[in-house]
Amino acid sequence: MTLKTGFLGYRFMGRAHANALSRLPMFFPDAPAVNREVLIGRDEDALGTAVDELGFDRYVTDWRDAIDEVDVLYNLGPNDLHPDPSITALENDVHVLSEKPLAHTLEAAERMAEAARESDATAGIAFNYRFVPAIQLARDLVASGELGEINHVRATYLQDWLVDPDAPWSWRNSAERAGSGALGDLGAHSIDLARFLLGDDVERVSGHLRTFVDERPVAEGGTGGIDAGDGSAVETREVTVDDAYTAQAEFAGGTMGLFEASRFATGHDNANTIELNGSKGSLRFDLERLNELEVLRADSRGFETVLVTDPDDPYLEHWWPPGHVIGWEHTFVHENYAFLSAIDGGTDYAPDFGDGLAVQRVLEAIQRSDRTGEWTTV
Ligand code: SOE
Repeated sequence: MTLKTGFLGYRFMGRAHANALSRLPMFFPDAPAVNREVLIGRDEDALGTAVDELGFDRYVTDWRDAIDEVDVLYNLGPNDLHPDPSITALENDVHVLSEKPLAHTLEAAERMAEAARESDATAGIAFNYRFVPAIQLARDLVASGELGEINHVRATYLQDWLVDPDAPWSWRNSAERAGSGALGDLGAHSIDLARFLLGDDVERVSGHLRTFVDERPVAEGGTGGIDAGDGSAVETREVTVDDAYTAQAEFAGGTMGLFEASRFATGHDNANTIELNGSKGSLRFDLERLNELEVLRADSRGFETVLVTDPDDPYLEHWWPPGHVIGWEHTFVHENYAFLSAIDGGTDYAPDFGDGLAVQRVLEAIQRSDRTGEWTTV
């Protein structure tokens, strides 16, 4: 049976997931058959182009019109659009893959997780970095006990796309739409990776948030334009979320956590890094070198750089020979293979909305701690 999919949102994440679906038949022939059925959005011109580019059959401008036409809803919209379409889909036993973070508020995330518990449908959250082969290898290393007791986890996610104060305002700068800035957009990935690798939860945090540029021009085609050279005033909008965050964390099992994310880390494009220090060894990962995992084993004198591209490494037998490295987009292919296979096989899928809620609780506690200046229980 072919799974009919609907995408709410068709820009960056729309392309990443549509590309992933297009690769499955050739590289994962045992993946369930999937049709890119309907795109959901508001701008009919953009939708018309996107339908062709992303290989969909049609588009609608109201998500309610798509729910009973699809088997799977991909919710790729802004964070404040995650709750209602996802909850309605789940209430109609339509499977959902929601982009991260789960929602713009903890309250909305709790409603989404409740709807997922009540539904027979599968509800996944798109923490795609769990599907990097090196990260899966790291998880196996920790689970094997080879690194001993994990005393430290140190995770940063550094970008610099907003360091220019004239970089235009977007929904990612709005507390109302996004809920938080670098914290939820990037920190969510770090917190999920730490939960995934440690198999543990964060118990308490001490957080600090910072906004470096507190208003930005509204881009052309927004409501108002950057000065078109006629001297007209440039419309600007307030930035109401963090540009960067740092947080200390204590995990239930005692591991000490150090987290940081920034959109102002000049010189870093997409440096999603995580390091674990155990009593018998350590590991280090950097998304900008995603085929590699640095491992320190008990009997080795220093970190060894492992190129994770062998056929028996996770997912690699589907791709190319050793050393023919993969990229960022392949994490979405692996994620969609796992998600759609779970739907087809009626098996559990992780990360699910429960994982999304666990991360949202940590995000909210970090924001609360920043407000009070106190260590805060999740
Ligand atoms: C932010 O620029 C962003 O696109 C995040 O929203 C994604 O989750 C991350 O994978 C790449 O960076």
